[in-house]
Amino acid sequence: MSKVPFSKRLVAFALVALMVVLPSALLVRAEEEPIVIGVAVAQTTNVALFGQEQVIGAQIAEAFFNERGGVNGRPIRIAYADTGGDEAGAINAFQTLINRENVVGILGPTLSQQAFAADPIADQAGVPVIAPSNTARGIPQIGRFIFRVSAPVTFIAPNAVKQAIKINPDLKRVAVFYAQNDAFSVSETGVFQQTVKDLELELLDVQTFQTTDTDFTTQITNVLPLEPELIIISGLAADGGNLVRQLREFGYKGLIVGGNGFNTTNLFPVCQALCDGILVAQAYSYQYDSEINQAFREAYKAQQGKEPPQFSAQAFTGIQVFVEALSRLDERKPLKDMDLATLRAELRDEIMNGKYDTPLGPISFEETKKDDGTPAGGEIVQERFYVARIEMSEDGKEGRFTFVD
Ligand code: 1QQ
Repeated sequence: MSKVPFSKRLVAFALVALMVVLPSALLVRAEEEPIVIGVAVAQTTNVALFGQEQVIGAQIAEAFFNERGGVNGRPIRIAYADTGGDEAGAINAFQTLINRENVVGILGPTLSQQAFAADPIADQAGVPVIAPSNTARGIPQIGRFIFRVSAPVTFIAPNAVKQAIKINPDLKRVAVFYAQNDAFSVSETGVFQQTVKDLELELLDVQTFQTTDTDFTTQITNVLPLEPELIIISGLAADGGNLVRQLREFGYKGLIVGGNGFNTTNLFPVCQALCDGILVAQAYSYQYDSEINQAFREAYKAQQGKEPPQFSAQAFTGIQVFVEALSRLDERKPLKDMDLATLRAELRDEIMNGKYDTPLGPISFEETKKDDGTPAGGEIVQERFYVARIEMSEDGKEGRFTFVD
């Protein structure tokens, strides 16, 4: 036991804490009007299984960048709007942020299915959008103001199938399942099915379901007699987790690849011990060694007591892109001298032209075009991708993503 009295220890602790906080706290001029960035993600419905992780990532980013001086000394403030799980909810949230909160830009929505409905509204209003998790084909092509920090299915999905072949080199027989009412799942299954052909595997069967389904007996009993060695699933977390659970309960023993909808530990309570072994490709690794990722990882762990997941890292990255682009713009043209419409338009160009050192690694944006050749938004350029394997404890109460590639 230390002999130093508690009160003295408390003072010493407070002093150290102050020394850590003070230099950075001085950087933001708290009396100034904050710059408002909108976050429109799912805080309710099953889609909140992803959205909750996104809110945490955005909250960590808000505190993190304000501690480092915000936008050249001006604090940022995040305005949240719950999109729920559908298109109407996303449209409402976008309208609230654009017209009532007067945000400079929006991070959101959660699903590609929602983005195809809500993004055109922001694009027409001239408000920059950064998609934190929309991976379907065609997202930046929605319009000039639309960006994403979530690498598309085309870059990610094939990696998990290649990993499955590394685990079982004799693998030939593949069945595919996808949610037909979800734009991301439809897009991702297209890539998975193409990958199966490219790798000269045999596509035995394709089964469809709805993201609202809870019983997959019909599809499973259609597929299992074909004796697949690999089953590839494109769906969201609740439906996908239930499908995996039922596949195992029906006796399926082969490999399972899950798409981006499986990229959350919120899947674990759904399939519990039966989640074990699922392969999932990822656009983020908490093990990625860089200063910014180290800082993000530490901040996340201090708050959540576990390693940060992809969706939190992508949300953090989206806020980082806004903050850094706003800071550069402010140095060229003071933000306070611009009306909101001008600021939003200038911010769009500044986002497009920047390079960002993020927890996802170094990223930038590539200009895209619509089908008719007119200029559209920014597609992420990212260098690193990973594959993880879900490992569950025997009682199914604990689990984690272990990186295998
Ligand atoms: C999309 C996705 C989902 C899995 C995000 C949560 O990738 O909708 O594009």
